Amino acid sequence: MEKQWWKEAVVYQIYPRSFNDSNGDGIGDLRGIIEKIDYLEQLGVDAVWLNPIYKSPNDDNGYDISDYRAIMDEFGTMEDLEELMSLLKARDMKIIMDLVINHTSDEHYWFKESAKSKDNPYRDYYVWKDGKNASPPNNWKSFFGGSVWEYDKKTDQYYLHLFSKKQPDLNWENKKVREELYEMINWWLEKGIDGFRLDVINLISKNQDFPDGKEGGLCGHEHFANGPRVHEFIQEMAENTYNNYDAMTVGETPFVDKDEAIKFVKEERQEFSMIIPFEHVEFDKKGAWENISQWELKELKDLMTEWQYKLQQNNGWTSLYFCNHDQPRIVSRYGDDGKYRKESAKMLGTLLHTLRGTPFIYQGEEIGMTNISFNSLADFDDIETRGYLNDLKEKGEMSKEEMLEIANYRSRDNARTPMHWDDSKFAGFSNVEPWIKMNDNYPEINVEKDLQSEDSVFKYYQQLIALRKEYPVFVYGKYKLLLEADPNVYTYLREGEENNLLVMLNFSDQPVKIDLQNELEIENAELLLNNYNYEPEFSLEPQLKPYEARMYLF
Ligand code: ISL
Ligand code: CA
Repeated sequence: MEKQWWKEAVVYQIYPRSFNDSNGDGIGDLRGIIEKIDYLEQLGVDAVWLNPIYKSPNDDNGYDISDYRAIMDEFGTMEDLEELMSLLKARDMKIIMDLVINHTSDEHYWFKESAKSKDNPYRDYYVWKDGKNASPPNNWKSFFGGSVWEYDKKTDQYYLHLFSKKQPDLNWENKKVREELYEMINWWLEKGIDGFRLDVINLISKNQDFPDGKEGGLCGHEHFANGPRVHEFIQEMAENTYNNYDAMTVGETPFVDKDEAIKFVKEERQEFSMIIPFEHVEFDKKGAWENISQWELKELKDLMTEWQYKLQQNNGWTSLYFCNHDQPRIVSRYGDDGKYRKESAKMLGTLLHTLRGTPFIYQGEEIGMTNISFNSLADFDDIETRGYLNDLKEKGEMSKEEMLEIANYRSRDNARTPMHWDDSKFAGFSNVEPWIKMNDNYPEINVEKDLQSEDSVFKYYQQLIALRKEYPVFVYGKYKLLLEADPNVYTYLREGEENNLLVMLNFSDQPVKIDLQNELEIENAELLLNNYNYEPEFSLEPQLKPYEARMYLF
């Protein structure tokens, strides 16, 4: 297993719009991030990943880029970014940019040209098709609800958009498109960017017959996810761009299982450093956004374990995450955001930092921020949420109250409310009403409070990160599941060259006793960290408190 800086790093994800507003317009910005570099250093992270900051009309908060080489007006200027880069560098922190190259904005110059006429030189930069008997070319469904095809009157054809109609898909079959993109990627690498998180990168190759999709799940995905030329395109891109640098690349890959994952991350294949898996944050949906289903720890353990084994057997790496800008807050999902908020947030943080992979912390997770409870459907800003709510309204089977409950549980807005810095009005995020409603629990949950208290979630994350730096077993140790059948406790080993790490995580709100006598032949181990204020002696039959997490070294 080769050593790499990006295996050893802990990444902090910043959603710039909601992180810190420096100029009082209610929108977070680059200078706002600059103001918080001390905070990042104090936490101890090694790299930051910024969600898209490029010029964009913001139909999907920056995932619709109209100019890849310019900064979004609200976020600041290129000089601000350069300053941020050099300040991070001075503290030994890397910077990872989001790279959205499956689609652009419809306001990108290429698309504006492309839409002008069938014989425009940019026409083939996008995917244009004739309709079928006055209907769209096929039945594929968009990630944001509705058809993937938008009819254009002027040229009497449809264009493809897997996301919103303001996010037309680029035509990767066209070599010119690929070359333009590679040139742009190299431009950023030359500027000193340390790597990329590549948005929905496994969707770039579409089945060129454009056949109808099967019903069930997102219709058509078998024809546009992991398509026929996806690995050819990625290898070509890698060779021509980031593989010539010591860059970290994180491929975002919906609809990828563990077998497919290997093709993207097996070290010898030189495609990506790691991917962003989905199964462990999707299994509780049971296929539909509107399902608020019960989930079992056993399922989560099995999934994580299968991935961990598969990757380590095949010399592949992964990112580890439970929160990001697309996911509801994990403490409200797999933890308990009421009575045991702190304990369960720390327990989940332990899992994040002790599996084999690179941990990604999403802003606010390190203080245990929770889901929102908006009281009106009109409060939701996210384009995905609005799309799904529209579909549900059209079906007409649900009351407004039911839809509100689902949206509060599932919406991406859960992660997008402003960061809680302190208990002042607007939580120290801004001095004016922010672009999106605040989570109203900021007086109880905020950074200032966590920095003042010894047993805060923040202090615990700080310790996790420090331990990960101190003991190579956290990074390079082999993963091994223990007590596979236990329905409440997730127990595993990381087996290292110098020492072994034993992790026990109680996922229930009850005390639970486990028995490791058949699993381990050791008498003693050193307690590294636990999430309650006491120092439990090592035992092979420990009794764990509700949501208790313990780590031992031997
Ligand atoms: O967010 C999701 C689940 O709630 C996914 O459907 C998500 O849209 C998908 O994983 C792709 O996400 C990425 O690309 C989108 C953008 O809206 C997301 O924010 C981004 O992370 C389109 O660029
Ligand atoms: Ca601002």
